[in-house]
Amino acid sequence: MAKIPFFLVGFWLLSNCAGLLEAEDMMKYKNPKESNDVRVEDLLNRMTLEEKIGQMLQIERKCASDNVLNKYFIGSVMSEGGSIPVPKASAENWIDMLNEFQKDALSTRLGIPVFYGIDAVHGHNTVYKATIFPHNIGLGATRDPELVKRIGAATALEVRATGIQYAYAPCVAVCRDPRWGRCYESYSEDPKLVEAMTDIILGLQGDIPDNMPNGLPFIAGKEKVLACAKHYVGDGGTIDGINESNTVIDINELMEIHMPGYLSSISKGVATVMVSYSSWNGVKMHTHHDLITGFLKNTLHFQGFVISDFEGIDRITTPHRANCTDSLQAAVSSGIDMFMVPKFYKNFIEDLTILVKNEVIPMSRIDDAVRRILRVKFMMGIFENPFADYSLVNYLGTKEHRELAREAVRKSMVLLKNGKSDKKPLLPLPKKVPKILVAGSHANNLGYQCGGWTIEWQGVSGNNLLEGTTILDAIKNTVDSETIVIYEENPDIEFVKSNGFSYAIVVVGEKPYAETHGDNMNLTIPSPGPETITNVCGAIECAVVIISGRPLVIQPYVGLMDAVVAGWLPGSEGQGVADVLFGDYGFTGKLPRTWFKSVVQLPMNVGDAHYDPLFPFGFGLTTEPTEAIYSQ
Ligand SMILES: *[C@@H]1O[C@H](CO)[C@@H](O)[C@H](O)[C@H]1NC(C)=O
Ligand SMILES: *[C@@H]1O[C@H](CO)[C@@H](O)[C@H](O)[C@H]1NC(C)=O
Ligand SMILES: CC(=O)N[C@H]1CO[C@H](CO)[C@@H](O)[C@@H]1O
Repeated sequence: MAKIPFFLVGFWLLSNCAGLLEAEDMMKYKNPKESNDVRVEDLLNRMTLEEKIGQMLQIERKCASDNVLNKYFIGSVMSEGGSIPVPKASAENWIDMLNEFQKDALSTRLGIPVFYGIDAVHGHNTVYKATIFPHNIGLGATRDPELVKRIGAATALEVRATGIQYAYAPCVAVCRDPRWGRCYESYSEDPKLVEAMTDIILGLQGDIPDNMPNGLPFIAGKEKVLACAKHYVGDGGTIDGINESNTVIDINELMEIHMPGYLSSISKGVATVMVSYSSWNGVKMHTHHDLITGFLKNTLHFQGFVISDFEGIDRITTPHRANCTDSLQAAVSSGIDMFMVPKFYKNFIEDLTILVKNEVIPMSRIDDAVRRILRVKFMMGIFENPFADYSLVNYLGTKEHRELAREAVRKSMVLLKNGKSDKKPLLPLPKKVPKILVAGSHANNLGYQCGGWTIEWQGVSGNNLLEGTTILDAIKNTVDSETIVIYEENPDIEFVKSNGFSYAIVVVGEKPYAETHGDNMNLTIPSPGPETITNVCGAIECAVVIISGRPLVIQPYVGLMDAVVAGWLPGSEGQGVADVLFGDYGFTGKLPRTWFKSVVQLPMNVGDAHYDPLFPFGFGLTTEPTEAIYSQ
């Protein structure tokens, strides 16, 4: 045993105990016994302007190495769409990366921890082996908020499995025009349905305590994540559904259609609200003081933080980044608290520092922003538990979560047609027949059935980057072992006629897209989908499943098809599609959107004076499970 002079030990004990006593007494923000309000004010009072401005930044992971978090006192880190630490990163890879960031943040003078944000919008969709749930439009078709809450809880566990604490979900957009490339991120054109679906927040963040004052952010511990109601406000109402453009409506319509989702999100304790790229009557939402500070904070008493969208400040001008300082001033003054500035954080710091020093932006505005960010950080317990461990890694893509996704898939299927007028219903399909045909670009493609915001921002094609069950495999799993299943992606009519198929299942639809890339003014089924439908349904009995983020033009083919199913973007668990096609479960889904006849009718929403849809909002045929039919 090494000999240490006694007086040194004594000195060490004395000085450190004194230090500890002083620290306990002085550093209230470090004491979990103090109330969050006391901790927030104590910490805020210790912070320099530099430290406060850093707290207001959320930067991209690729820019966050080399002690950047320490040097600039950064408040948060994020992944842009598809940004991952290594290809096919494991939960452990994610956690190791996050903990490096956390070490860097904790080594600052005040040791304020960072949290990490990601677009987990239909499950933990960027992460390899995660369960991919149906996109929101499909969840809207289930009409089942309790199911959606369970999906929120499962998503929270999968996100936490990778150490991440913040999901940019739910999107509470009320899409009023399906030509918008984000329409699938919207639960419905009906604000009431969107409101009901905000129960997902209770799954993501946890059930709020009784008597919690309205407006306080809430998150219930280590298995939950911060949620984010987005995109405030009116994102789904832009002219012609054009991305990031202008929503031209009066205040009553704004409040009746686009605002209710925020009221219910706030009442469910949502911790954050993200601002929309779009404008309301020509004013960019990223500069809208009346709606952000005036309405959201002052009228609704929202106490969480308001976050910008990705490079939201840059997009205030066209061309982007044309007037950086003006845009920054307008955005901070409007009441946005945290800024997604993935790359150019140094400019942000320089410009905002000058604006505050010159008293263009008052310190009270900076304090409001930082107070809100710190409030959320204390609420989530990250000061006490800054590091992620591996204890939740096995939640990623569990069997239970895949079963839950499968349940959601089958409840989201909407049966639009079942049998031609002169024939009996085609569905449920018989499992035991000699031979069936499966056709279409979307039958054997996991990437396509998941849609955008899956692995990559714009989604992927094929079966290699995802784990799950294709619709083709689901069909093979479900039919009788003696039934031969032939898959031909785009067969010609002779092939269809000459092979003795009992019937065909055609799976066609849209290729994955996100945001701008999904804006589409014609909404036709992309080629060769129409050809596949015509060749197959022109020759034999067929059931067509449409995989799409919105209603498409199908009127020209409806007469030809024996059965039509709106399958939306079901995600990784294709088995849910086969569950209803073959009658293991009945169809129960209802249209969350109006199915138009032709694009010239758009926008056309339920309740409109001139309402002439192909299938109205709420439409959906039902079937009985096969056992019920047999037992009759
Ligand atoms: C930039 O700001 C100046 C002065 O405020 C203004 O005249 C100009 O139109 C702005 N440019 C853009 C692209 O918004
Ligand atoms: C429909 O619009 C999309 C997106 O702009 C385009 O790629 C496609 O070629 C158009 N299809 C037709 C048939 O015009
Ligand atoms: C603001 C913005 O990004 N607008 C984009 C919308 O989409 C079109 C084309 O789809 C782009 O050209 C715009 O830049």
